[in-house]
Amino acid sequence: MMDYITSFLNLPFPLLVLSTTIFFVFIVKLLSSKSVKNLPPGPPKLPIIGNLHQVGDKPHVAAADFAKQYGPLISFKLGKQCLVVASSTEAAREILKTQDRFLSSRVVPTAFQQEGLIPHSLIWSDCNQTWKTLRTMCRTEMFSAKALGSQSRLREEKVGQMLDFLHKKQGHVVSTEDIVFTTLFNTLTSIIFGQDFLDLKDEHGTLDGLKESIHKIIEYGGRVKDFGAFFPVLDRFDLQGIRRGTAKLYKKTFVYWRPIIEKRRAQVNSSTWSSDQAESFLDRMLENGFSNDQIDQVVTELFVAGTNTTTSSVVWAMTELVKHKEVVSKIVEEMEREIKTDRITHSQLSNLPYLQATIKEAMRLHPPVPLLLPHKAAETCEVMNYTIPKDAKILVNLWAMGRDPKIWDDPLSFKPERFIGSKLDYKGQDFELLPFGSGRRMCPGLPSGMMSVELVLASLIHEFDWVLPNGGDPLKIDMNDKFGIALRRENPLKLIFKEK
Ligand code: HEM
Ligand SMILES: *[C@@H]1O[C@H](CO)[C@@H](O)[C@H](O)[C@H]1NC(C)=O
Ligand SMILES: *[C@@H]1O[C@H](CO)[C@@H](O)[C@H](O)[C@H]1NC(C)=O
Ligand SMILES: *[C@@H]1O[C@H](CO)[C@@H](O)[C@H](O)[C@H]1NC(C)=O
Ligand SMILES: CC(=O)N[C@H]1CO[C@H](CO)[C@@H](O)[C@@H]1O
Repeated sequence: MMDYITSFLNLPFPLLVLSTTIFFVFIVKLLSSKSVKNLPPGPPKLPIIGNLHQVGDKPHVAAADFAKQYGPLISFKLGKQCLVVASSTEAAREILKTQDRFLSSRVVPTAFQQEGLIPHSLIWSDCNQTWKTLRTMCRTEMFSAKALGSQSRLREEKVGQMLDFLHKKQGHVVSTEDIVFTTLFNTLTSIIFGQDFLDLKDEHGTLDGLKESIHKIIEYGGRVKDFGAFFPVLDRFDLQGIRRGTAKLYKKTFVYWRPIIEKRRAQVNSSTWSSDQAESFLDRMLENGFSNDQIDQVVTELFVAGTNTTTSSVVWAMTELVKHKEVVSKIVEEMEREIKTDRITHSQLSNLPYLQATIKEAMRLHPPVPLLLPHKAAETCEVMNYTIPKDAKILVNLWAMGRDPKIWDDPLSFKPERFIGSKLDYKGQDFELLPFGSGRRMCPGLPSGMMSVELVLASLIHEFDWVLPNGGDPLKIDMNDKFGIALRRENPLKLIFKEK
């Protein structure tokens, strides 16, 4: 070491001056960059990598720990990317309401940067005309009261098929993720294309690989370690193969619906077509002159955003119910009072307030999308008196907020009662509970997603007792989670369904 310094000092004088100056400029810049920019506080940042070494594979937990130390609005540096994370009611309100206009662009994960397709994106577009048109179309054709009404028969039918399947599977161990995912996926493909794509009997979806492809796309899209995003100079090389991998999966996936599109396109294009013949969301897209690329992109996005999230809501709620027999008893009591039919239908769900409170409580502790989807600052702006620089990536840590004793009494206990007689809801008005976000980027699929969650859960409780395999102890059921676009259970929830 001494040798090194001596030889360093032996440099010719001009070089010594130069290198010392560069060194000090570097240090001064490093120390001053924070105070000059007035960024939100956060852990010290190393040169070049910033805080990359501190991002594990559970960013929601890491960010929650840093928030305890540095406050409700914190900043990180991931390579060149500036990341801001909010984790209090007030910080969430400022981001999603007060400054919504400036903070509603998107950071596009490498996986979804697919040339030719990304210009047709609903989820990843900035709030521009493309985004507006697609959102309006989804709202009217898919999520409006009228659209939902005509979907309810379909949804009841798909849930009915799941229940029939489980009645036949009595005494066998089943993976609830697989069954619920298949059911919800088929519901969505029926709404979009008018047909099922998966088969409950093929539990793991191994026969045709469609389920696997969708899961893998979701996995690529939810990668925490996305180096192209951290170091723009590396981006175009796609060193981790994320963009290429996703492109291959996309191609494989599109093959499944291409023939359906072609057939319908010819029909919609024919001179005898009139708009009241439209049966599916596809027909509506075709009537609006959508190209194949446009359809592929929107459909894939609806699958990615709508299936894993809804499945994970159901499965987390089920996990808590397996652990909390007393909650199940109260739901059953409520059903005995309110439900007089064999099968539950949509119209009965509003008579089950305790079930609804249970779902809210499960979403509080296990928000299916724990950090929202990444927002981006379109312009530099102020949040809680700190500066959010243009292009910063912005997340809201719903997971941390759901477990914050400043927001909730006894936050780690599962108590649906806390929502009984409370007006608190998840519709984006109450910033304590935001499983669907709030503001202009709020989830447009909320009504459809919640209807599925409620119907699936209510039906499974109504028709079956759930038992852990091998006499497993419900109190010891593992609660480990795995981060991704949707926060899911690390291990599948395996149950035996016994007829009541
Ligand atoms: C329980 C189920 C669901 C949950 C918890 C959920 C949650 C979310 C969240 C947190 C966001 C991001 C909000 C933000 O970035 O600020 C989002 C966006 C989105 N969700 Fe959902 N979602 C669910 C179901 C669905 C369903 C069923 C669909 C469609 C079939 C859907 C379609 C979308 C779309 C298209 C976006 C992007 C909106 C935009 O960027 O403007 N979601 N969702
Ligand atoms: C909207 O934004 C996306 C990317 O953010 C872009 O690809 C698309 O072309 C834009 N659409 C319009 C109409 O500007
Ligand atoms: C639809 O109709 C237009 C004109 O009527 C025609 O140019 C086009 O090729 C048709 N497309 C398909 C897929 O049939
Ligand atoms: C921001 O600064 C203003 C004026 O300096 C002050 O009144 C306000 O309380 C501050 N807000 C926060 C969240 O610290
Ligand atoms: C609940 C659920 O369906 N989870 C799936 C979501 O997607 C991942 C892939 O990232 C699957 O492995 C999960 O099983």
